[in-house]
Amino acid sequence: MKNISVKTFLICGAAIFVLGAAAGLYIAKHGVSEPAVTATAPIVTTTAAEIVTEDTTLASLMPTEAANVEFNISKGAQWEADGKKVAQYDVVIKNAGSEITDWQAVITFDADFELGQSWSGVYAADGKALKVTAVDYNKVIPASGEINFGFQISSAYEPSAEPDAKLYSGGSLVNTAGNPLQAGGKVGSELTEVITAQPKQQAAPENGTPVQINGKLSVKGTQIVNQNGQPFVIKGVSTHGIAWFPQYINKDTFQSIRSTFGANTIRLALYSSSGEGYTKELHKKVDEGVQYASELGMYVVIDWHILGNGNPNTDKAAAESFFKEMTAKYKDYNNVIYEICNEPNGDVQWARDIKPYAESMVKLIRSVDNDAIIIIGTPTWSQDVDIAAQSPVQGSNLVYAFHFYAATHKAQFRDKVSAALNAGLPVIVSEFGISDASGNGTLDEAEGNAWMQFLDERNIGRICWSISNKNEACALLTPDNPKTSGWSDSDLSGQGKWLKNAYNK
Ligand code: IDC
Repeated sequence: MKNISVKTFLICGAAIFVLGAAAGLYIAKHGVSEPAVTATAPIVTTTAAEIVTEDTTLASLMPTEAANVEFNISKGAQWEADGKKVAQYDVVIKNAGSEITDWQAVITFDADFELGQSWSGVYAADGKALKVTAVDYNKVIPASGEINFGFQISSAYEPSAEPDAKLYSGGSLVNTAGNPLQAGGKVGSELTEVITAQPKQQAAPENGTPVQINGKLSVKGTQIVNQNGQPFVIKGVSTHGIAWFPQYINKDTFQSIRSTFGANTIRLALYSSSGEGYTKELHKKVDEGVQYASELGMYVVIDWHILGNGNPNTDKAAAESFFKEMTAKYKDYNNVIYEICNEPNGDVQWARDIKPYAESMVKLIRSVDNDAIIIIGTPTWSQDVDIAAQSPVQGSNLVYAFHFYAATHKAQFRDKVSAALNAGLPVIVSEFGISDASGNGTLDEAEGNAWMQFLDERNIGRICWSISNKNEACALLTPDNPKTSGWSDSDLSGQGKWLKNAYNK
């Protein structure tokens, strides 16, 4: 890293010119029918400013060299065609430095897409990435000059206004600035970290604990079984969102969950949208949770908690990088279970949205970890296991999520589970409560008992939501209770007391 005490020219966002996107971006010569413009993104340009600073904290966040190339990608018109969203992008690469030759631009979107019209470049779509190289007349980006190109893509999902954009010359990354990200900045270093995640070694489970006795779990028919092929019933407790209740990610808490509730499994709920507290920093909390559960000989579900983000494809890029990291670390563990999408909801369908997501995540996980159990969420907040059963994902050790909240979901929902099981689909209740579906309202203990009996008769696992002292009916502790372990009955909420009895029967 370059010595920062030297006067460093940094790209600064201080001067941002927001130009209204020209309504005339649509170019008739590309021969498409006139789009209904549903969104126009502003063109954002950054300009260089001189910053003299000794502040290595700030400096360390910035590229080591002043960028003298701007990579500006602006999303123009967007319209719908054949049920897909089509968007046009215009790219300007401005070069204030020396001549750039043999360039390649790589623009990466959040979702799969198809390339439509394109101009002033040679294009190749590769998964979510669009690779662009020169045509005859723009092979060189001259010193103090610029080149332009543009294209249209169509996708089932709204094309991002801020795709990741990188420029290479002769195969090396060029330090660029502009919209949306500086190469070598945040995204680049995150990816490096993911790739370099090393396998961890599992702590030996304490003697006489669930994992020490039962070893690696797998799926046989509709059943989760232990290392000897005997049915194993997961009885778990879920954390609340670990962004909001990190105090319960500690070994004493997990030990008390094991001893008080008789639980053999901890579920670590990582809400996966930034609007619900997701940050990459929280991966470390997941690591801590896996460590404590492993030492305590408990199974541990790593839950990519889809909720506010509804469609698991919305944050799929983050899910991929998360599970790449987690599988790299935990592929040799015998107690880790991956849950790839808590509760798909909203305008989300099994065949169109969830199944393709699941297939691609199963493939990604299996490329590293060939046998850990994977829990697949189902439509309507993980209730439609009967729909998933009509067209399951291919593969082994896959199990499908069914969630209930007993005051809302009653006998007719047990019928859905029965239908799925009858069709041969393995099911796990990776989340439940005995409150209503909001997590509040009046507890329905009788219905909760009916569910436990139903699940017991079928050896189906279950995980209760959630260990927290939040003032809500589904919290297992009394409101504002400061104790994170060593609970007596008076520390337990109504649902907490009920669960203690239900699991220890
Ligand atoms: C709830 C929490 C509540 C929080 C809310 C939104 O209990 O404190 O404000 O999420 O983040 C689910 C979800 C689970 C919900 C729970 C209760 O998986 O995240 O937790 N619930 O509403 N599905 C059905 C119910």
